[in-house]
Formats: sequence, structure tokens, C-alpha cells
Amino acid sequence: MAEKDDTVHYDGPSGGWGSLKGVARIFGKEWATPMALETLRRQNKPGGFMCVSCAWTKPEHPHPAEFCENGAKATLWELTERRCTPDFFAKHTVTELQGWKDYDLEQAGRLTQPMRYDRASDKYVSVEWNEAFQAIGAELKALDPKSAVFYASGRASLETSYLFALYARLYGHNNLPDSSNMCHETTSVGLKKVTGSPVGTCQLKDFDLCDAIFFFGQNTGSNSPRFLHTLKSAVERGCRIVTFNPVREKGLISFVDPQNPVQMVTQNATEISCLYYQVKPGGDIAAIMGMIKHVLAVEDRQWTEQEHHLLDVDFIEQHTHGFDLMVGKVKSTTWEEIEQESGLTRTDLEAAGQVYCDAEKVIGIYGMGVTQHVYGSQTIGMLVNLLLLRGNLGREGAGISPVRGHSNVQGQRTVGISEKPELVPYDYLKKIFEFDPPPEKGVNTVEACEGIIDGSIKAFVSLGGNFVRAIPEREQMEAAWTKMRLTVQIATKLNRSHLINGEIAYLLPCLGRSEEDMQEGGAQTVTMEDSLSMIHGSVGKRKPASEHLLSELAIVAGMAKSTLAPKPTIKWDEWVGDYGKVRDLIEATYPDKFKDFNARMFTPGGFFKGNKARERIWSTDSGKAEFTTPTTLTGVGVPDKEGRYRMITMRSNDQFNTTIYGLSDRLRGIEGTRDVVLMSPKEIAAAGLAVGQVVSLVSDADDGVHRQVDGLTVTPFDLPDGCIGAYYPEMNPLIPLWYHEKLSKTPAAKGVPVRVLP
Ligand SMILES: Nc1nc2c(c(=O)[nH]1)N[C@H]1C(S)=C(S)[C@@H](COP(=O)(O)OP(=O)(O)OC[C@H]3O[C@@H](n4cnc5c(=O)[nH]c(N)nc54)[C@H](O)[C@@H]3O)O[C@H]1N2
Ligand SMILES: Nc1nc2c(c(=O)[nH]1)N[C@H]1C(S)=C(S)[C@@H](COP(=O)(O)OP(=O)(O)OC[C@H]3O[C@@H](n4cnc5c(=O)[nH]c(N)nc54)[C@H](O)[C@@H]3O)O[C@H]1N2
Ligand SMILES: [Mo]
Repeated sequence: MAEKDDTVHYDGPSGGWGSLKGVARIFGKEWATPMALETLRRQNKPGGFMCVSCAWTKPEHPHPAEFCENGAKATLWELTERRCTPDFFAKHTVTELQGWKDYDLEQAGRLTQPMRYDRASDKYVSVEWNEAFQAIGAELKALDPKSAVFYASGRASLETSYLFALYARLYGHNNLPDSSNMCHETTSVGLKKVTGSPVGTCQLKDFDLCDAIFFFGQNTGSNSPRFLHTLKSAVERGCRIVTFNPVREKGLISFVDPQNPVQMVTQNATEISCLYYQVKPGGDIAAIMGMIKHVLAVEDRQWTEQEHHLLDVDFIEQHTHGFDLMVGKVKSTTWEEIEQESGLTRTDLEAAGQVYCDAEKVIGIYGMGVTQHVYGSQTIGMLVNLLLLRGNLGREGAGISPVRGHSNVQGQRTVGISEKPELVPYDYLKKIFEFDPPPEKGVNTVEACEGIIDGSIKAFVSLGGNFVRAIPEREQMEAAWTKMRLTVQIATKLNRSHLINGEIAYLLPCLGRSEEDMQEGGAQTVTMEDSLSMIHGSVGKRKPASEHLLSELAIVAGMAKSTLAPKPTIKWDEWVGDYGKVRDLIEATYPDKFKDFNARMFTPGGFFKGNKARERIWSTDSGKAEFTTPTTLTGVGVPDKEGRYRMITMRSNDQFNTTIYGLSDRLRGIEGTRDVVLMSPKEIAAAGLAVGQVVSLVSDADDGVHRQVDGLTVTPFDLPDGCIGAYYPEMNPLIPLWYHEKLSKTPAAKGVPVRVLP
């Protein structure tokens, strides 16, 4: 699979020496202090601490170093020696800091003390913890609870998340959007609709048994590199991997295991995908339609010629609903339409479909390339259709495995961070805490933004994250943000969201996960749930970055105590003193998932919270697994038009979401800048542009709003026609707030309509 010579690309494999250099380049030689090495050695191991980077599972038998380039970066980022102290804030006004780049803000180092925004001097000034809690509590008490939003970025532990959600409900709202609303909400809604499960069904052992893996829109090499080890082993025992992605992502092409001395010396990379298709952005519905068309054709032939079914007809009969309708739709869709919408040929799709037919056990994988489209739920439905045809759900070695983002994003939803009350066991909450939780649905991320714009949302409390940077419609949102009465940010490092302040604003610094969390009852453990629904304990051992830091759990409890009237069932101080008591509450609220929680939290490889769909119990409307009849062949929400491109917003391997570690997108060969617009040489020529030309992008959403990003260098890159690539979060001003997935309202960041302005 040779790269095209006239495009920017990376010649090496993923992993290998490049990944080690990647770490060294950012942190210099000093990073390898004995303490940092000791911390990394404990990363993702039983009894150690769980990586703050991605959510990929932590195996029972870890590698000597069970972390990747990005996990190491994320940990070292937290372990930095730099400190962002009250002195720093005395030197810089907030207005001045608004002019800094994201990278420079985080370079200021770890936040050390609680700070209050002083409007008169336009500076952050230090404040005592108790004073901050009292002031926040007083503000919240004066507001209608429904006008407050409690946001969580997917890092905080299960214990903290449980209490954060409880705090919201005791106070009186379900306004609990989560980073998941911008991420895998399409899974929580779309996968649940068809399988009853809002999360993946696979376990790690399935990857040892499967015969084929179909990959849609997930960039393993950059975003969950530890997963490459699993894929490499699968390929080496003969599993076939078929990938659909507009970008030829290195990690899915070849991989050198940095932990394998022989591979490192010989640079004999493992080929990961046997077939790689550069589908159009949003073209996956059509691509899967083509594969299904082929599977159905083979079934017909096999039945007529040999009276033997290719399809698992018993499974379809017993366990599914909607088969005939779906088949009707597939049969009435022509190959011309499929080729047009997918950008792939019939021959290619038949070859991919044949891999499916030849495989006994199949796993489907997907990521943001699927979820961040207007019709993302239908793409998930199509992938599930494909799997259902041969009973590849609820069986060993088969299933569906969305790859989650933040290290505990899935877990936060599990323990009650949800704007949807029907997903939370209110009966248990009522019994345990003796209160009436609010029955009204709360706001998700997009609705929170709408409420901030229309003035109905007046307070925003953020448990981590960088909301204003991560959401769409940046310009309008930043302007609206300052109209809120109260903004509170719980964070480890300074970012843009801390500089766009409400009337009253607090910045509360917390411990990082690698740090020792000492409370009255001794050093504390926290827990997370990974992408494969495994629950792990995590113990930080490092000395905290500052003596003034509090744990996230203690900060949540501190605010809650000063907001809410005391109640005998609510024991904030006890819970802060011993997180084991919070785990007891989690177990009492979710007895099936968290049985013997405290006793099992250090199970090597984690303990499985269970999955009904895995056992072929379908919690759907029909009580069966649902075949989806798609209403569209494209995931994109606006029609094509002369001069309109579909923009994919991309992540580099040198960033974690809005945290930019450096300007090297090594695996794509883009170095030294993120201000680029990637286009195929053919599209560059067709648009009359020149390589290296500096252009602007404007949104092309036909809604009368002008959105523009300037200063982007035209860079030749191997991409399908009609599509351009550019970086997240820099391009977020171009995404209209209303441009989101239909069912889940996940912003559709992978098919944004834009024009190029020379
Ligand atoms: N290093 C690093 N690791 C991370 C993160 C990070 O920013 N940096 N972020 C974390 C988080 S929160 C998340 S959610 C995950 C995100 O991890 P991923 O799910 O991998 O997300 P992206 O990198 O945004 O995009 C995934 C892939 O989708 C492809 N794609 C775009 N459009 C389409 C399409 O229409 N069809 C198909 N088939 N493919 C498409 C893109 O080319 C890209 O390769 O990673 C987590 N891990
Ligand atoms: N255009 C476009 N937009 C996107 C995406 C995209 O692909 N394209 N992806 C979306 C996705 S998948 C996601 S998940 C969101 C991400 O949105 P968020 O989760 O809100 O953003 P992050 O960049 O992950 O948050 C980084 C900040 O978290 C804080 N932090 C780090 N560690 C800790 C900790 O341990 N505790 C606390 N309290 N704070 C901590 C630091 O201050 C850091 O600056 O963005 C979404 N936006
Ligand atoms: Mo994410």
C-alpha cells in the first residue's frame, strides 16, 4: 500500500522509535527522573494508577511498561515541575491571557491554589477554600437550580462522579452534560436503540478469538495506541482487519511494537489492515450497505446451489426484528448509488463483504468518524445490521466495540452523570438518601449551549475539561458565556475556559490521578471504568503538586455542603474521609454492576460490570436486536454543492483533545504547525489553489451566520474528493451549534460544510 508521493505523509510505521522520540522531544532529557519512571512503571497495572489518557482496557497481564507514547505524555504533563501560582496571576490580567495560545496556557504548569476572579483588576486573586465554597454555595442557593449546569469531562473517578450527580439532584436539576455528549453519545443512544446496550459488548478475550475486525472511523495509532498490541496479536494469529477511513492512518497500516526488542531492531513492522478503504466522510452507511448487498447475494447463491445458509437464520428468527424491511431497502438500493455515496467501488465493497462471509467470528469497531456525523446513529445501525446477519452479537469472539475517549467517560455515565432521569435508578436514590430527585430531563451539551445563549442558564460548574474550546460555535459561545452569573472550574491546568468568566468566577485546582490522595481515613483509592466495561482501582503515589490542592471529590463535597441544607442521610465529611463509603453507595445504587465493589476493585484486569446484549438479552423496544432500515445513504447533514467541502476535524498524536503537547503530527508527516488545511493534490488544483498558499475557511451552512478561520496553509494530503482535513479544536468556530447528530445531539464534527477562501 504505497503512499502517494506528492502528498505530505509519514514513511515509518506507527509505534517504533518514533514513539519514543515523541516523548523525549516534548519533555526533553529531564523527563526520565527516577520518580517519573517509577510513576510510569506503575501506570495501568493492578495496584498502580490508571492512565489519564485514553479509555482502552488495562489487561490482566500487563506489558512491562503498560503505557504508550500518549499515555506517557499525559502522565508527564501532570507531573510537570512547572507551577501556575498566585504570582503568575498577579503578573497577567485575564484579558492578556486570553491572547495566549492553548499550548502556552497549559505550559504555565499545575494550578496550585484556589483563585477568585476579581473583575476590578481583571485578575485572578487567591482565596481560601472555605471562602470559595461559601461564596459558590451562596450564589447557587440564590439561583433557580434549573438554571445551573454541572458539566463533567470524562476523567473524574466513579466516586467523584457519583457524588457530583447526587449533588446536582439534591440541589434540584439533571443538567449533567458530559464530554460524552460531544463524543460517544451517539453510541449511548444509537447503539442502545438497536441492541439495548449503550456501550460495547466485547471483552478483551474476544480479540483472541475473532476472525475478522471491521474498523470504522477510529484512529488507534494516535488515540488508543495500547490497543495496537491487541490488534497486532490478532493479525499474527490470522485475524483479518478491514478498515474504512478517509485518511490512511498509520496505526491501522503498520505497527512496530516499541516493547519488542526484535521488532525495534529489525523495524519489521506488522501489517495491520489487510484491506483499507478511503471512504468519503459520512460514506459509511453506503459502504456497509454495499457489503450487506454482497453478503445477501452470497446467501442467495449458497442457498440455491447448496441448500446451505450463510446467514444465521435461527438467530435472525429468534433474536432480531426488522430483517425483511432492511433487506428490502438493501435490495432496492443500486450499486450506482452505493458507489456514489461511499466513494468506493463495487469490487472493493464486495471484497470487504467477502471477508465478512469468510469469517466465523467478527468484531465491529468504531470511533468519532462514525459518532460525529448527523446520521451517526444510522451508521451504527448499519454496522449492527452487518453483525446481526451472521449472529455476530452476544457470542464469544464477536460483537461491537466502540472505542471510548476519556479514561472514565463511560464510567461517569454508569454512575449517574446523565441528563436523562430514566437512565438513573431513582427508586434506589430515593430509598438511600430519602429525597425526591428532579423528574425533569436536564440539558445535554448542545442544549446547555443554547441555554447559555438565550440566558436561561446562569451558572456553569465544570468538573474538569475545557468546555468553551471543545464545543461548536465558538465565537457566539464565548460572547454569551460572560453573561452568566457564576462560573466554576475544577482543573489541574490553566486553559481557555478559565479565561472566559461569568460575573462571579472561581478556579479550583485539584489533585491529578497520579498523586497521593490523603484523607482522614488514610491514602485513598479511586476507580474507573474502561472502554470494555472493566472497573479498576487506581492509587496515586506522587507527592501532590501543591500542598493547597484538594481532591476532586473533596471539592465537590465542599461545594455541595455549602449549597445544601444538612440531612442525616447525606454525609459529605464521612465520604471525603473514606472513599470506600462512596463505593458502598455506588454498590447500593447499582447492585448488579458493582457487587462487592470494594473487595473486587483491584482484580487484575479489572472486573466486568456485565452486559445484557452480550448474553443475548435485548433491552430494546421490541425486546429483540433491531435491524435498521436506513433513511439515508450519507451520514452528512447537508447536500453537496459546488465549492462546498466536507471538513473532518482531526486530532494529532501530539494532543489530548484541547491539550496541545506540541506541533508534530508525526504519524501523518505534518510538522511544526497545526494551521493547515489538508486537501488532495487533485482538489488543490481543481480549486485553483497552490501548495503553501495561505487561505481561510468559512462555514457553508446556509444559515446566514458568518464563521471564519484564517491563516491556514494549503497542504497536499491523501484524501478523498470533496473532503478536507483540519485540526480540532482550532476549527471549532466553523461548526454551527445546530449541526449535530439527529438522535443524540453529538456535534457533527466530521462532516462540516465549509468553503475555502483564497
Ligand atoms: N493522543 C490522543 N488520544 C486521544 C485523544 C486525543 O485527542 N489525542 N482524545 C481521546 C478522546 S476524548 C476520544 S473520543 C478518542 C477519539 O479517538 P477517535 O475515535 O479515533 O477520534 P478522531 O481522531 O477524532 O477521529 C477518528 C478517525 O475517524 C476518521 N474519519 C473521519 N470521518 C470519517 C468518516 O466519515 N468515516 C470513517 N469511516 N472515518 C472517518 C478520521 O480520519 C480519524 O482517523 O481518543 C481519545 N484518545
Ligand atoms: N471539532 C471537534 N470538536 C470536538 C471533538 C472533535 O473531534 N472535533 N471531539 C469532542 C470530544 S470526543 C470530546 S471528549 C471533547 C473534549 O472536551 P473536554 O473533555 O471538555 O476537554 P479536554 O481537552 O479533554 O479538557 C482538558 C482540560 O482538563 C483539565 N484536566 C486535565 N486533567 C484533569 C483532572 O484530572 N481533573 C480535572 N478536574 N481537570 C483535569 C485540564 O485543565 C485540561 O486543560 O471535545 C469534543 N470536541
Ligand atoms: Mo471524546
